Amino acid sequence: MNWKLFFQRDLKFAKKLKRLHHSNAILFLLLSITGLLLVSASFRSTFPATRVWIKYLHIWIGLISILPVFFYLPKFTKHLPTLRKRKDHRINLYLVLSILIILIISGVILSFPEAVTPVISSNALLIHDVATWIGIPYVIYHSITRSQWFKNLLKNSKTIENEEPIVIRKSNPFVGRRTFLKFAAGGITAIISVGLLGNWIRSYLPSWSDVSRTLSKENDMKPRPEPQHDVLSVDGRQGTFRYYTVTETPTFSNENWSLSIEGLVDNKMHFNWQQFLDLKRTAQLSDFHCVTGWSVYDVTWEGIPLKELLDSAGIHSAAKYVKFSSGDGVYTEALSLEQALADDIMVAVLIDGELIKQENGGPVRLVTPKHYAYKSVKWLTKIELLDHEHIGYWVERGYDQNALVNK
Ligand SMILES: Nc1nc2c(c(=O)[nH]1)N[C@H]1C(S)=C(S)[C@@H](COP(=O)(O)O)O[C@H]1N2
Ligand SMILES: [Mo]
Repeated sequence: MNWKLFFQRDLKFAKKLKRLHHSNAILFLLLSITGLLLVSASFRSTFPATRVWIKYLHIWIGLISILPVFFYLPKFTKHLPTLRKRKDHRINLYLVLSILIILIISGVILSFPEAVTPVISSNALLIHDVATWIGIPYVIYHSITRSQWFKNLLKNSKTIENEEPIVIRKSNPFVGRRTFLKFAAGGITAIISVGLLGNWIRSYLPSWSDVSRTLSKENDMKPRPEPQHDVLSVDGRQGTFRYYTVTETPTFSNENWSLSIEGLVDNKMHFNWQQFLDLKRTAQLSDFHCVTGWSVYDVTWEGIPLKELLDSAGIHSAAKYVKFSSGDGVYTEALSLEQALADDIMVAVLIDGELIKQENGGPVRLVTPKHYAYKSVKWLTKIELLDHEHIGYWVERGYDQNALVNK
């Protein structure tokens, strides 16, 4: 990297291109690092608050990374004659430009989830993911094969090959050193990428997450609830949950689980598992949208409508907000009383006819179909009526209080 380029004026054309190339490389590196931190589950749970400014950093660097592309495009016609002579440079340029443009467009869409429908953001997320997992390995490969170190290796091998008599080369059963080196570079890139790629592909394969589920600990609730309703979709839910938690995943049993309704109500309520299962449940079919772009469609949730629970507790006239707390001891969210009384807000016990899995927020989670899933508190244990607004976990970290899904 030639840092001086950044401080020089009146550069020749070739140097200007080089400077653009350097800027692009630095920005891509920063975006890869911040982007990988954003998708890393362990980072999400260890440094949840940091994740928010990393997100803004990623968005801002992403916006700045439009600049090199923007400055390059007018230079393209002048660059073209040189490019015509170098096929590998041409292929590289077209590939990198398309990947960058795809990343920039999908990235801009993902930065404004409230402005688009969930179908658009989930496609933008898929495209952003695919372009990342093609882009990062390619850029690693590109950096290896274009590095001075690698070029020196090639140069040495060239002189060796040239010295060899033709006869020997023809009968040589092994590939030439140049080809071998390129394959080796490709191989190293592949090994680095497969580790990263694997995690991403796994998030799309339900069977894989099933394996990890049987390995992980489970809630121990007795008895298991019998479904009171049929699953409302023919094929079950479509899509896969990406399990998120900002804490360790808590484990529950009949001993440590309870649900209470407190605050501005006439009679405070407290349910143990058996008492909670004795309540009459309804079922609803709804879609589940995370604000980061992924969705699960046609989920059948069975549980108790929040409105029924609140009505039986008796809502004080001073109550304006409902606060929901998780049994993880950290996560809270809130809805206005009006939002909370909507008929699709549910305290759910079953998903597609089965007890909600521990990682999925079971035994009991809040379901908020008109709102982004950060309102859908997992491991729900406390519902509180308040006369003042409560700022929940992600709202405190910059997300919108209403979290309305744009449908
Ligand atoms: N207790 C708790 N509830 C939570 C979260 C969390 O980290 N902890 N994450 C929220 C977010 S941002 C999303 S997208 C969904 C994810 O639900 P899932 O983990 O079942 O896929 O849970 C929501 N509820
Ligand atoms: Mo989310």
